[in-house]
Amino acid sequence: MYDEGLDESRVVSGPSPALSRASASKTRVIEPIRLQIRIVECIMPRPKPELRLAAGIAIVTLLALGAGVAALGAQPQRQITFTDVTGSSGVKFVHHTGATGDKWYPELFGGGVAVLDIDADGWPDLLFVNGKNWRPAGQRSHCSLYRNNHDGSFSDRSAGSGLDVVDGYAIGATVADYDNDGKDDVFVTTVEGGRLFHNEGDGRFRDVTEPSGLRNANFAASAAGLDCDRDGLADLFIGNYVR
Ligand SMILES: [Ca+2]
Ligand SMILES: [Ca+2]
Ligand SMILES: [Ca+2]
Repeated sequence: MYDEGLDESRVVSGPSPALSRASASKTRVIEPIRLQIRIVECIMPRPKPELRLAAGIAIVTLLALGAGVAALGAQPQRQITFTDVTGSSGVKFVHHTGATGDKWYPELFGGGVAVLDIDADGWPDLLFVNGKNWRPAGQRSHCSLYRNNHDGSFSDRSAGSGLDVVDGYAIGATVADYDNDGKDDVFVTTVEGGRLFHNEGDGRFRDVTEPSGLRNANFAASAAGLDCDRDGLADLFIGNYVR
């Protein structure tokens, strides 16, 4: 559809006179294209007896498959249920917003949890990130690290882990083995920008934010570890909240 203000005849006739002059030596007349519609009767050859047999077998097979699918669909669906085992799991984490009535916006976010394998034993462990008091300034958040006991319960390994005292108001965390040493490392997103922790392998995590070169001064709301350049080394994507 053309714009109403456009000269339709000019559009239909092709290039402008100036352009036609400039390209006169290359111009050739293009005849209008005429489409011809012809009705053709397609006569299929009669299939040979063996082809008819093969087609019959194929149809029977399809019908059998259809019956199988229908039978599967008719089976009663198994009910999937989840049981709250917090009480017996040993996890006693309670999130601390630091709210005192000023209603700071990060207090609404709650805290994230990361699943990681802190000791590379193949059993998933848990990291709960935490908020902190806003005053006095310089407070740190106390995150909780729980190790999987292999029996459905977890042990609190926060004390001395390095993740129990995080510089900033923690919001979430992402896990990636950024140095490929076989041990999960952690990036904790914080209101102040986030902190990167290296897994030292003995239940301790070392804050390596400064030597790593990370310089994010924005409100890190989320993050993801990925290999964006496919060099085999984990990279880090940080999602910052609006300013
Ligand atoms: Ca583990
Ligand atoms: Ca690592
Ligand atoms: Ca990479």
